[in-house]
Amino acid sequence: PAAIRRADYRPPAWAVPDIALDFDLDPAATIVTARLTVARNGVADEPLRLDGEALELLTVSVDGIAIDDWRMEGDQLVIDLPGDAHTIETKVRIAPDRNTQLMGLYASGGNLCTQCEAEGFRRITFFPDRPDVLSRYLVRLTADKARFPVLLANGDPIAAGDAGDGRHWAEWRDPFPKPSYLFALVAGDLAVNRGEFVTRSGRTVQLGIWVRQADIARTEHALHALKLSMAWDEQVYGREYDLNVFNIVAVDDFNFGAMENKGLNIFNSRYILADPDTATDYDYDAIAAVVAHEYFHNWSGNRITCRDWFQLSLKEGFTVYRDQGFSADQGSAAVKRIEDVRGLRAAQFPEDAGPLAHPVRPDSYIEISNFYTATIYNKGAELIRMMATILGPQAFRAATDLYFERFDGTAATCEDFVACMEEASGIDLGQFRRWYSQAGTSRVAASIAHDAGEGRATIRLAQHQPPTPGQPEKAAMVIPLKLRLFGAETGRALTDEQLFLLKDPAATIVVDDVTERPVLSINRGFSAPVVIDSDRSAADLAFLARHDDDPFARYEAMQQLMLDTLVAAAIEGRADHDAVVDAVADTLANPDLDPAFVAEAVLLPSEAFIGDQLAIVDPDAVFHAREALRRDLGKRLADQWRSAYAAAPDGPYAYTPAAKGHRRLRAVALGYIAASGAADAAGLAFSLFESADNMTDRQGALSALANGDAGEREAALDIFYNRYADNGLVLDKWFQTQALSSRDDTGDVVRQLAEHPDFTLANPNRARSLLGAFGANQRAFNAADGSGYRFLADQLIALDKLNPQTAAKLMPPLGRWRRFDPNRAALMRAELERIVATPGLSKDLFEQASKSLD
Ligand code: B3K
Ligand code: ZN
Repeated sequence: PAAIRRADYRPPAWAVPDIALDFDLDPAATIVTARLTVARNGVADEPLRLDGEALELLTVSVDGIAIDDWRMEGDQLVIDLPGDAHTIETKVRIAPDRNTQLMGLYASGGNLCTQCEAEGFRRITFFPDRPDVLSRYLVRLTADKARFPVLLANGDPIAAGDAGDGRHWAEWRDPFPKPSYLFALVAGDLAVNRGEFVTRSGRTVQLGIWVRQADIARTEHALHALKLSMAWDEQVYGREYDLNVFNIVAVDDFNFGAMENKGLNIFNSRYILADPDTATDYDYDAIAAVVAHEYFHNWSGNRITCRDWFQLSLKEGFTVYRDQGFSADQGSAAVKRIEDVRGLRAAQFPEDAGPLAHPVRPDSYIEISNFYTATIYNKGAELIRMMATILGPQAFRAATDLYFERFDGTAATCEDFVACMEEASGIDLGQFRRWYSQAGTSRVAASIAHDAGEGRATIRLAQHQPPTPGQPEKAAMVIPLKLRLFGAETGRALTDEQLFLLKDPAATIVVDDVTERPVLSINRGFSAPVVIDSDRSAADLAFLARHDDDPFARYEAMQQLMLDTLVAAAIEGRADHDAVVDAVADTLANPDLDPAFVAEAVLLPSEAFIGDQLAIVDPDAVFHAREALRRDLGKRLADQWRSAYAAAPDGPYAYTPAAKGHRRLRAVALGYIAASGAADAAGLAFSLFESADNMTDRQGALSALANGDAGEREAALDIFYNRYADNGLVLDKWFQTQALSSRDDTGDVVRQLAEHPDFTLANPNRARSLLGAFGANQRAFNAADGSGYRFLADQLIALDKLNPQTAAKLMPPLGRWRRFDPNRAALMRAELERIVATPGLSKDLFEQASKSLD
C-alpha cells in the first residue's frame, strides 16, 4: 500500500455545499440515497471523484437524469461533468450487520450507529471523504418503528412522521457546514436522560444522554459532566454552544473512546456509564474528561476543522489541552498534572523512542487510523501547553480568541494556529515550530556548580535530540524550563521561579547572591515534555521531595530517586533502599499533604518506565528489583501503611476530591501491605473486597489479591465474576486485572482466558481488556520463550480479519524488539514477519508491523 504525503496536499477540485441523505434503514440491507450539489473549485478541468468502500452501487444520476458513463478508478467513483455546478444523486446498498470493522454504519447491541472519523463516511455513501470538503447536511431516516423507535442525526430535529407499514421517519438538519467525518446517525431502542443548559447569551439547549433502558440510572455523572463542560468552555475560552440540542449516545462496540460528531456525540459506553457499584474513581474521572473532550471539539474540531489529516493534532492536541485544563479545575490541579505526565511517559515516550515515532504533524502515512496516537494527542497537548507558558495566560487567551474568530467555519492547519499565537502575542515562534516537525523526546542535561566564595551558582544546560526513523539529525528546539534554586542547608527558596527558554544547543545561567549550596529544581510543573538528565544526588532528590514548593517537582524528585535506585538494582543488583524508604516515610508523615498527592508520590515507577531507562531491558531483573523495593517499603514502613490504610474516613461513597484521595491512598497502602508479605494481608484485602460499597475499593482489593497466591484470590475472582456476569464493562475489569497480574503464571492464565466463553475479539473493549493489558505487562508479555509474542501475534492476525483498526492499535508492544536482548528480539521479529506475511492483511496492521521491522 502506498504512503500519502503531506507535501502532496491539493485543495479539492469540487466543493459540495449541500448534501441531502436519505436512509432506508435495515441491519441487513440499508439503502442510502445521497443528493449532492457540487461546484467546481477554481478552473481546473477535473472530473468529480467520490470515495467509496464496500458499497454496492445501485444508480447514479446527474441533474436528475440517470447516467451510466461513470467509472470506478480504484475505490473512487469518477464522473466527468460538463459544467461548473451540478446535482449528483447516488443510491447504494450497505449491510450494517456485517460491518465488523465498526467504521461506517454498523450494528451494536441491536441498534444502528455510525463512526466516520477518519474515513468511515465512504463506507456509507460515495463522497469526497476528506476533511476540507464542508457541507450542510439534511438527513432523513426511515426505519421500523418497533425495532428502532429512536432516530437521531446531527443538528436539530426538524420533522418526524409515520411512514406506514410499521415504519416511521425523522428529519434532521445541521446548519453548520461540516466535513463528512463528523456525520452521525443512530437508530435504536434507547432511553434518555434529559437535561437543559442555558448558555450565557440565554439560549436553552436540550441535552440528552441516550442508553439502553437498563443503563439509564448510570447516566447522571455524564450528564453532570456535560453541563460543567459547557459552562467551563464559556468561562475559560469564551465558547458558547451553537445548536438547540446536544445528544450523546452510548454504544458497547466502539473502536476507541468517543466521537465528537456535530450535536450527536457517540461514545464507547465505558466513558458514559457509571455508578459507585460498577465504576471506579478512575472511571468517573475518565468519563468527565472524555465528555468534556468531545464537547470541547465543538469549537476545536467542528467549527474549526482540519485541512487534512496531517493536521490532526490541530484539533486533538488542542482539545486534550483543553480537557486537561477542565479536569484540573474540578479537583487537584497538581494531581491531574502528575497523572497526565505519567500517561505521557507510559504511552508517548516509548512511541517517540521506537520504530513508530512520528512528528506531531506527520509527513506521511499509509493508514490514517494508525495516527491517532499519544504523540498526536498527548505530546500535541504539551506543545499547546508550552505555547501557553511562553505567552502567559492573557496573551494565550487573546491568541485562542483570534484563532476561533479567524478560522471559524474553515478547515485550518497547525501553522494557522501557531500564527495566531504569534500575532496575538508579538512573540516569534519560528524556532518553536520545530516541535511540530521533529519527532523524538528531547533530553536536557542539567548541572549546577556553586562558588561559595563568590556566592555564585552556575547552571549548565545542554539539549540533545535523539534520532528517530527518517530523522537522523535534528536542530535545537526551544525548550521552556521553569527553574528555581533551593538552599541545601536552610531548605528555603534562594530565587523566584524563572522561565528559561533553552534555545541553543547549550546554555549557562549565572545566579548571584547564592550564599548556601543550591539545589536545582528544574522543569517544574513539567514545563516541557523532555527528559532531564541531572547528576543530582540521592540526598538532593530527597531534599527536593521534602522542600520543593512545586508539587510536580516534588513528585518528580521522588520518582527520580526511586528510578535511580531501581535502575541501579536492576543493573547491578545493588539494593540500597534507605534513601527511598526515608523519603516515602517523610511523605507519609507529612500532615500538610493532600492524600491524593501522597498516593501518587509514594507509588513506584512502573516496570515499563524503569525498563525505558535501560539500554537493554531485562524484564525479570526489573520486576525483581521493583518487588524487592516494594517489599522493603512494605515491611519497614508497616505501621505507616496501616495508618494510611485506616485513615480513610468511613461513610458512604462520595465522588469528591477528598474522598477520592483517601480511597487512592488506601489502595496504594494495601498494595504495600500485601507486598510486605504480612500474614493478614490477604484477609485484609478480602474483607475490603467484601465490605466495599464501591468499585474503587473493590477493584483495588481484587488487584492486590490477583497479584498473590492466597486462597482468597480464586474466591474473590469468582465472586466478582458472578456478581457482574451481566455487566460487560465490569467483566472487562475482570479480564484486565488478571492480565495485569504480577504472578508467574499470568501468561498461561491469559491464554486460558482467551478461550473463556466471555472472551471475544468482536468487542474492542473486551479485546483490549485482555490483549492490551497483557501487552502492557512487561514481564509476562516478554516471557523468555516467546510464548507471549506468539500469543499476541496469533490474536492480532485473527482480530485483523474482523477489525483492523483495533488490531493495529494493540500491536506496538511487539515492535519494541530493539530494546531487548538478541533472543527476545529475534522472537519478536519472527512474529512481526509472520504478521506481515499473512495473506489479506489490512493496511492498518501492515503499516504498523512493517514499520516495526525496519
Ligand atoms: N476524534 C475521535 C477519534 C477518532 C479516531 C478515529 N480512528 C475522538 C476524539 O479524539 O475525540
Ligand atoms: Zn479528540
